[in-house]
Amino acid sequence: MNRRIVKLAAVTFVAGALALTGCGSRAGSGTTASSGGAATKVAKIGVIAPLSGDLSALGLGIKNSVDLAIKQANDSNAIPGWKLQLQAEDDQATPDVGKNAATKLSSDDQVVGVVGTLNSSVAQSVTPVLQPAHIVQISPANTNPTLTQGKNPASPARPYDNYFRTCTTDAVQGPTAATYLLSTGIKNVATIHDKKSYGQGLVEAFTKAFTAGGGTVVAAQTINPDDKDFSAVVTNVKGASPKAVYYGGEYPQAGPLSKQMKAAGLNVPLMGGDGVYDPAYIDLAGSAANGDLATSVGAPVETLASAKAFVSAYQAAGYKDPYAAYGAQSYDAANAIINALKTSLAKASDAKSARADTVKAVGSVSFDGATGKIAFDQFGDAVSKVITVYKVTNGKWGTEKTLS
Ligand code: ABU
Repeated sequence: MNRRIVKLAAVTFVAGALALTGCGSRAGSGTTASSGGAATKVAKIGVIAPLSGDLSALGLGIKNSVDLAIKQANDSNAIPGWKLQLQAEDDQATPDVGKNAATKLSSDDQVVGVVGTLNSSVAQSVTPVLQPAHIVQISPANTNPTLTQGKNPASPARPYDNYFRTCTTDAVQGPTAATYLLSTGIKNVATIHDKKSYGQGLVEAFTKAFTAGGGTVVAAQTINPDDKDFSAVVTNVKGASPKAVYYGGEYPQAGPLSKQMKAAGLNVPLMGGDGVYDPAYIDLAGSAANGDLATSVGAPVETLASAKAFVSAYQAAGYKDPYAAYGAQSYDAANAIINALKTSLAKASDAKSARADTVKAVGSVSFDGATGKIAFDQFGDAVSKVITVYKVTNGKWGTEKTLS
């Protein structure tokens, strides 16, 4: 035997031994190392969210909460023969970056589901990529109604069978804000939005309900999300003498807008939706935030008996960032996928072949999650429609009322 043949024989022997003991890693086939001898297959749950940039306070809470659900599932051997892995991708709150993240996850045969996105506008680019790959997507935060109901609310039609969400939508959130303001005697408001899918849709839903309830929109303005100086818009709005400003968009713009409104003498509350409900809003607005309002999805997590275990496990895990506005919804979204995988992976030889069955199984999940009952209707919308109104008092968000 020459030296080359001896080397080949040695390599063949080692490879054979590794295969017999189940050691080694074959990422393409979904098999990974196992210390116990039996091979363990890998299925990945992706996250697509803003992990950097000014919305990362929300995105990191989403990522960590999914990570927690995955670790708990692995620790309890929730899916015998399989280990779950997190594959988190940063969408930078930007549709094109989100689309690339979705393409990357779709081409990974081990990916069976995705939690995300935060932004409705990013979902509009991500879902069309995940759908043909039969990868289930559950958003904890997208509130634009068209993602599940299509563009015509009078004739709802589900655009993507793989898309679900654990939060309620702006079809509930906008009218809740309108009813709240009217109930406090505010009949004249100005609206401002950031021209993004979420902001514009939220203001439209608010306006319809507010005017139907007897209110008047005395000014309707828009901003650009990249703007820092809102003085022209503030001047226009101030001239219309509103009793409140209803804002459609997120806290990076809403905080400075509130500050600039009050500095210009427009001393009326700014009210926004869930995109505004974060401590970062108060940091940005400073003392001008006092009296401002926001609605957000679900009940306050800290007050929910159903969320106690999530909150203490999150704290015990030692994540650097708070779970933030969508942590509990993200944890529930990940557990909805994990529940589905218990069925879809049971007889699957590899993760990719279980994708379509996972989509079907998510449609039938029903369990008690951190935020309450987790199940989806025929459009993929959460059956829970809970919304809470929050108000800033003494530099902190406090609960006004929770409605379901
Ligand atoms: N729901 C608020 C922020 C995310 C979105 O664009 O829907």
